[in-house]
Amino acid sequence: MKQTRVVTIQDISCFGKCSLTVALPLLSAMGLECAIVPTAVLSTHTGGFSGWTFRDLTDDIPAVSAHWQKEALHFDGLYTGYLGSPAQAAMIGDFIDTFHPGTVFIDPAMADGGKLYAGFTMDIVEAMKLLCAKADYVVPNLTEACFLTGSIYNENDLSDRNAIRSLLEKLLTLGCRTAVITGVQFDGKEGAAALDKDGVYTEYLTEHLPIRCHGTGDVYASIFFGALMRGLNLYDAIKTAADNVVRAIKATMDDKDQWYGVRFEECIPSLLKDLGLV
Ligand code: PXL
Repeated sequence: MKQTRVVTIQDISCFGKCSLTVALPLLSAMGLECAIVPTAVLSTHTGGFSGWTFRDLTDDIPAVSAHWQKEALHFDGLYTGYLGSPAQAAMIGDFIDTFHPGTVFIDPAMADGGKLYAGFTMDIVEAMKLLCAKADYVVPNLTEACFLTGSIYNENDLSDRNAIRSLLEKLLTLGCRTAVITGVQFDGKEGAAALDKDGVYTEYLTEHLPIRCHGTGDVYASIFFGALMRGLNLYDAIKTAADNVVRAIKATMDDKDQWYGVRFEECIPSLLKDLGLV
């Protein structure tokens, strides 16, 4: 059987377990052929370290795309994360129009806890809106959903189904087919809520753990996208992502040395079992 081929476009944080150092191992473990376009190379991620290096790879994106066009490459799915510059959004938009990947999955990785990540300004929000317009799935957390829709961030909205539903409706007006808000906390549980263009609402909730770990958004998005590409439906994909993120956080909780990222490696065996791959 032909192997499913995907491309993921996000940064390489050389140390810190996020973006490509999470997406690539997870998608490969899930049996998908995974091409990459690095948007930037940083010595570490920007969440808790200081003094990181940053090499912007914006100019490489059209060059990689031109070469791949000559090679007549095809991708079944495309997944974007952290961008190296706002200008990359238009380039990735052109990339999507050129290669027509079957599934376009946009994680607008730019903010958390009410704030943009260090080094980003409001330009990145406008850039992410461009990408959302081309997406089959957008998967913001509450902070990113507020930036994308021009809404005021209120942490209490995480547990308010009406507030989340109204944000999902606003996200759909950006042009995406399905909007998913991650990290919602309804009825003392945690998970994700989704709404598609046809008005179908989907929700999956599991255990709420009292700690936050860096990089869980990238682990969640990578498994969610990989599960969709393996043919799971929306509910099963958000369930698989959430269940395995919970396992990864549990594996990390008592390890103070792992403040910079989650031990996602330890959820890979259970992930493969969930997917029926072992
Ligand atoms: O996990 C998202 C992410 C990705 N890439 C870089 C980051 C972050 C979050 O802080 O700093 C460079």
